[in-house]
Amino acid sequence: MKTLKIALALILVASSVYATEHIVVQKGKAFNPKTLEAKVGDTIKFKNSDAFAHNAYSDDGANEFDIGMQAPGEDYSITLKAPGTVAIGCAIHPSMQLKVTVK
Ligand SMILES: [Cu+2]
Repeated sequence: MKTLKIALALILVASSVYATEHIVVQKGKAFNPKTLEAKVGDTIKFKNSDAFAHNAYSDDGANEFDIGMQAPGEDYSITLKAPGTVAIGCAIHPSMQLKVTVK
């Protein structure tokens, strides 16, 4: 059991070393960038650079999330949990779309 805990701890350390933080800016009612390539364990930090709220979310399986109301100037990070294509939208502005390919 102790060996397992040490192994898990090492995996966590290793994944945090190799994980990448991707920055996505929400400005002018658009995600920037609009497409992103990432890997499992990476994080996406959503920034709200508009003067109004956004609500980024995804319904895509293991990667689903819902930030909720994100006020201007706020940052919010999510972690990508599984490989696949993640379609991300904004619940307030349907025209906002971001496609993330997770490998
Ligand atoms: Cu929005």
